Amino acid sequence: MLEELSQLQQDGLRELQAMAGSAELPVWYRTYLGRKGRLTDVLRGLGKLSADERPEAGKRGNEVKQVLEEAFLRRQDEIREAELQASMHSGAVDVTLPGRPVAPGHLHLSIRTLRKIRAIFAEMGFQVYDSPEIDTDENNFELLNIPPYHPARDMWDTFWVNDQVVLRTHTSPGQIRCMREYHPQPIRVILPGKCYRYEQITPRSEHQFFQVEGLAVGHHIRLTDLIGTMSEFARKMYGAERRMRIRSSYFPFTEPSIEVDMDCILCRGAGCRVCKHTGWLEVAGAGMVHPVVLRNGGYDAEEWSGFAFGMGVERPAMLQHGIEDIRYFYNNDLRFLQQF
Ligand code: 2NL
Repeated sequence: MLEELSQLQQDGLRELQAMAGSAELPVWYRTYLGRKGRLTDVLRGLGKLSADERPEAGKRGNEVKQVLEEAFLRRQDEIREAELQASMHSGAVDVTLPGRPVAPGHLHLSIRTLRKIRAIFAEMGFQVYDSPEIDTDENNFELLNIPPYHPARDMWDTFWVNDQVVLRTHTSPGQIRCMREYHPQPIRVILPGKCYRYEQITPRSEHQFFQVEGLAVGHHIRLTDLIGTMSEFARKMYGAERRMRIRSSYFPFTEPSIEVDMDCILCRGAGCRVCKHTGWLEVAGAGMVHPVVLRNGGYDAEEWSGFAFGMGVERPAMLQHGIEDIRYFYNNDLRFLQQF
């Protein structure tokens, strides 16, 4: 029996040492020290020993049990510590890895289109003039030849801040500010910016939108200068092969007033859904600055003349990208915005 016990101790210690992971710990414990384990098995033979052999064998059995128990606890600590170290190492932050990129975002489609328009007019010598989005009734309407009870006010559904102050319905109040600041010098400016109208929001109309207006004031400025400027713009923006069409129109602040159209960029004039089967798309509304407006800006209308034009920004972007609903521009849906 003594030999069996020694063998058992030797086997147990060897197997403990060879153990690869903590999953094997309970298996080992059951095998050697469990109620149905090898030690219990050997000690069951005690009863068959003679009375003088029994005490030594019993003592040796207790020793083996103690040695194995202690070895088990030590090895268990050892294995668990090693596994902890390994897991900390594998889950550790590697400070030499490149950082996770932070998406820097990009310009909104409206702003990109606006910048394209701005760049084309910059090449033709137009400066940018910035002006406030909240302005007076006087600048937004009265000085533009639209007096309080003029029926033309119906053309602009207005957000009123109070009796005298509005959210600008067009960028034109900026042109008044510009003329009043720069007269009596010649002017060549564009005014890009956000405008607001009290409108039902539909796939084709928003209550906020971007507009670019242009203004040239000088000596001997003629309608043909305006038409030439508009043609140059359309060809740079939409392609050199564009054909232009000029129709007469009405705006309170220009006289004469015109609509500038170009052949449809999709069907090239044949007629399609986009141009509503007319073959033509609107580029801008424009005209020669009304003498009353010139005078309001501080210029002598006998000596000075000028042209002005206004165009939307979202509409050309919709045309170029086949966007069917203007509301996408302003509901901040990244699935839409990230496409451009
Ligand atoms: C359109 C038409 C237009 C103007 C804007 C203007 C400004 C001054 C004097 C004269 Cl200070 N005119 N602006 C002139 C004609 C048309 O806009 O359809 N815009 C989207």
